[in-house]
Amino acid sequence: MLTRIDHIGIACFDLDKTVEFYRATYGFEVFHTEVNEEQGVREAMLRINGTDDGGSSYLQLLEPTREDSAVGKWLAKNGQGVHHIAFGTADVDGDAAAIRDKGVRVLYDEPRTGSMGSRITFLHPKDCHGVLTELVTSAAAR
Ligand code: V0V
Ligand code: CO
Repeated sequence: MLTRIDHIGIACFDLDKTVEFYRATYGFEVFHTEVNEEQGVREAMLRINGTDDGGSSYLQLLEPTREDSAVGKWLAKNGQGVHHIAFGTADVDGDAAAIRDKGVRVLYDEPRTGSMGSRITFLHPKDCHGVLTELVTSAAAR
């Protein structure tokens, strides 16, 4: 069951400048940063609020580490902006399987490693009315 918005992924050209915008404008501080080589991103998680199930909601600021990555390609085509939305679930495997059974393309056979030790998968934007959609089970929920 999808129980919350885990994060909104925002693609940017310059992570440091974008982090500074969110800090100076809204007061959001960086909760976590990491490089995910498999996904081709350098990212900063800004924690917005805690949630009922003990999880949190974040903004995920994403800078590509290579031009041929998902975010690199998307930035070249669209410029900066909202790249994906991520729903939180305690059971990414089960929810991905159930959604696949409804005819929506799930991009990975098995969930992969996401931010802060989470397990993630993606639904194809063309099957989701134009929205790249991620499913996340946070490390805390595993
Ligand atoms: C592409 N399209 C999108 C889109 N990216 N539509 C909405 N939102 C997006 N973000 C559209 C694009 O405009 C094309 O439509 C069509 O899909 C095919 O796109 P493409 O440019 O030819 O690119 P593809 O097919 O090579 O790749 C698209 C997919 C790719 C979605 C398959 O981006 C992907 O595998 N994404 C999942 C991984 C990812 O995004 N990682 C970065 C975040 P037209 O022009 O044909 O109409 S990593 C992350 O979130 C982490 C680590 C985390 O949360 O922990
Ligand atoms: Co994400």
